[in-house]
Amino acid sequence: MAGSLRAGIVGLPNAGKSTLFNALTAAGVPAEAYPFTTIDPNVGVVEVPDERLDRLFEILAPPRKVPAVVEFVDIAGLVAGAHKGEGLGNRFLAHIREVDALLHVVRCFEDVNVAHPSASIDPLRDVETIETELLLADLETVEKRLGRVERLARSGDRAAEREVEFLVRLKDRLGAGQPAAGVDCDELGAEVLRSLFLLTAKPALLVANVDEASLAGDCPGVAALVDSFGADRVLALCCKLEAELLSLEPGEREEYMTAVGLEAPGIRRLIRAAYQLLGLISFFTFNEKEVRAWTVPRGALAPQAAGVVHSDFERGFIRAETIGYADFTEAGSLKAAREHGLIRSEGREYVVEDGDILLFRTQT
Ligand SMILES: Nc1nc2c(ncn2[C@@H]2O[C@H](COP(=O)(O)OP(=O)(O)OP(=O)(O)O)[C@@H](O)[C@H]2O)c(=O)[nH]1
Ligand SMILES: [Mg+2]
Repeated sequence: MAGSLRAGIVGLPNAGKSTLFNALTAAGVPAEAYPFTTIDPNVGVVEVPDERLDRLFEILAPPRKVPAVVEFVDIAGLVAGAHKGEGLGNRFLAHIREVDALLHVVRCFEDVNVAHPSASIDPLRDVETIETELLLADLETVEKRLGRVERLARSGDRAAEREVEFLVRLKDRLGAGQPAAGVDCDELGAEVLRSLFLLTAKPALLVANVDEASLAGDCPGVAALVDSFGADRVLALCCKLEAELLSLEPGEREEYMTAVGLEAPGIRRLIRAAYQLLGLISFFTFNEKEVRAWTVPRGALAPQAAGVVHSDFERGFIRAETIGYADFTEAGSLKAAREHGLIRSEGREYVVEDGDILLFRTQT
């Protein structure tokens, strides 16, 4: 889906991936207490909760509101050796090549009824197992490409020579246990990197799947993850509780959340954390039919935002009538905003701000 975020859920068998997926999408995918429940990837499309869109809908009152969406892909558990086809193997790594980000579910909960592939709870070890698999899968991808490009380079192809240089550097980096993300690259390198769809080039959010009881208090597993990876890369959730919340009526849900010390359902926190990690922002458009939220990378210019709405809009971009969310809601209506001169006319170089309301003027 153009302009929407795709996130792939990875982790060891029984870490709670399908449970999280169910909670996110309410899709009712089977989550069973044995490994490899999931054989085919499941894709769920989820609306991005955004109070600003709700407020704009109230003020502008068009017939419908259309939230931005995130696609989640649930895949089977990876085990050590997955890159070589162990477990359900390579096939599953292929399913996550085309996502924008990874949600890496890490088991922190204790439950004797749920088997752990290593028979003990050790979040850091588990993260390392998965990261190693992703690294090895990438290494294989790079080596395969290198073999092909080396042949071209030997026949005197200059571009191929430069690509070989980059691929060798990338291979050494992966071989040393460093992710592809952060590799130094020029324009050609960046192009090669994009075309390889490497798993370790994707930003990853660690979802610490904790016990219900650990939600309010401290969990040593979560503390260890935060220590190693930083607080903004770790989100503690109780996937099982999130799934259970869905079965409750809205009123009961609020009550239950208060009782366990949750301020917002996990999906809100998760999407917020993912937007933060990925540097994504939202902007809004409206017409007589709808008010709608869209997603762009932070730093996007107005024509790029126009292109998310309609690919022709990017080419034909002339100007964007622009008003910030705070200015608009303060004015309280479109008419008042116009009267107070709050609507600016922005050109091609305008950097879109989170919450902007944009009306594109285009050549058609
Ligand atoms: N106690 C407890 N059990 C959980 C939690 N999250 C998941 N489980 C249980 O763990 C088992 C495995 O969960 P799944 O969501 O199927 O795990 P998965 O990662 O999708 O597993 P595979 O698809 O086999 O790789 C199920 O019995 C879940 O009910 C949790 O937060 N607490
Ligand atoms: Mg599963």
